[in-house]
Amino acid sequence: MTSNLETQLLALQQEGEKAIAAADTLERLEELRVNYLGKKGQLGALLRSMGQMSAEERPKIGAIANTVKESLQTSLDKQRAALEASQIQAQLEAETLDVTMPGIFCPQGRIHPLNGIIDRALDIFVGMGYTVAQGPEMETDYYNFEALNTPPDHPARDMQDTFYLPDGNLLRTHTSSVQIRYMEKEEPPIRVLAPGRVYRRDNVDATHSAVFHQIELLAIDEGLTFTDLKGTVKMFLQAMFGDLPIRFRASYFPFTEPSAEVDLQWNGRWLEVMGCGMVDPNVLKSVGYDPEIYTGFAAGFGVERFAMVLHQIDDIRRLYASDLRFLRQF
Ligand code: 2NM
Repeated sequence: MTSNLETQLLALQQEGEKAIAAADTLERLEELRVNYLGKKGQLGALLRSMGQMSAEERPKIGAIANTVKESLQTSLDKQRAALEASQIQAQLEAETLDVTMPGIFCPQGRIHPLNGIIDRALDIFVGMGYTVAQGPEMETDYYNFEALNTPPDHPARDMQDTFYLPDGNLLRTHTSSVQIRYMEKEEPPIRVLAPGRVYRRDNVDATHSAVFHQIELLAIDEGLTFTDLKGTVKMFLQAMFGDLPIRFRASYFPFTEPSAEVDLQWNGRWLEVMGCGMVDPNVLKSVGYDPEIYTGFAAGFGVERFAMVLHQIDDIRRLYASDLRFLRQF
């Protein structure tokens, strides 16, 4: 009886240690722990049979049982440590980062100089309460000329100056057409910006392009005067170019009266940078506003011209050539 239990205990130890050494996962190891040392495990079952033993045999078997238990526990701990270590090692190997590997090439785009000017200019006016409007590049004669106090016999309508389409429509020569559409939809007070592409039938050279960009601004309200126009233009040019001398020179546009060109003193020379004026009462009437109640001012400038002055660009065509050697400078 005694030797039988002792043999069983030693056999359990041997079998257990073999199984533990062969366990290749932590889950399998936990199964073995429960199987051998758990409450309902094999060691427990053997010890429960000690009840029938004599008082002198019990301590001896008890001591052997303890050795078996400790030995199995030690084996379990050792195997657990080994499995955990190899798990960490495997993870480290799987997640190895070779910091000497070449990076992923991530080309960085840039803002085109024309868009840079447009962004800056719009920001300045948005800061003064203006909103941005858009409209079609193909226009009717009405929105591009008629509504802008430009009668059919006006020289601006010359075939030589405008791209006409076979159906009688045309490519807009300014973004004022957007202002007309905006005024038809909205009621005063109005503060609106019209940035966009415009078309003129010009021979292309260093300072002319048949397609270029304009930003026009328009304010309509009760009591707006030429003083408001001058202040707005001065604020804008200061923000754009710095605090340089400016002057207003009398000029003519069909859609404004009075009209003026704005010159800026730049590197010691007077440079023409903008056109502007008080919106002609005929324009206000054409959109259904009462010129006895409302007055307004408008101004416009060429984006290419600003970009060329601010970035010292000598040829307008560089702005359209998409030459990265040029564009990467900005
Ligand atoms: C300019 C110069 C002067 C202008 C006029 C209008 C409208 F629609 F209110 F009549 N919009 N923009 C205007 C006036 C534009 O650009 C050189």
